[in-house]
Amino acid sequence: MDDQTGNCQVFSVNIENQSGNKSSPLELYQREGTCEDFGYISLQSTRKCLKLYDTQMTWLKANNTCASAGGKLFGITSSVMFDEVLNATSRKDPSFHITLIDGTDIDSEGNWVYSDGSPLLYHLWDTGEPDGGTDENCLCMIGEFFHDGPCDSSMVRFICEKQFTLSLK
Ligand SMILES: [Ca+2]
Repeated sequence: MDDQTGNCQVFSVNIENQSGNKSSPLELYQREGTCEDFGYISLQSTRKCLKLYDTQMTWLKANNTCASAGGKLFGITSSVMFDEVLNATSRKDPSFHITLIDGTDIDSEGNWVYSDGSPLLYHLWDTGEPDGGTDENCLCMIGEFFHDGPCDSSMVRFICEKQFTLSLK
């Protein structure tokens, strides 16, 4: 398995029992790598791979932890993706009730963007949310809704995303 490309290569050579000679030309098999090959979870709605971290951290530290692993906090960009994330987290394990995800309005109050600065493509705010003004600038999921939360408080869990090149050559 190539960590960079996600390609898995298996070589097969038949050796004759008697002579020890190769009986056929070298055969090369390739298959597409999956998120699971790298310890991540696959989603149908995106090629991004997801990883759950059962560690209390602030939003910024959590995002730095994801970056250290070559990714960032998970950015949810559609309702289908949100549904899949819920299936992989809180619907599967109630301890993932409160989970940090990518999204912040720390630079401009009320202007929610992903950590790369691009505008939030999907949100499902709970009733009355976001309600923290400049005290709450970091995004989390609580149950099946989005909430704004304080960036400097350690939250219960977080989700990282990483994109691997999973092409079949
Ligand atoms: Ca805010």
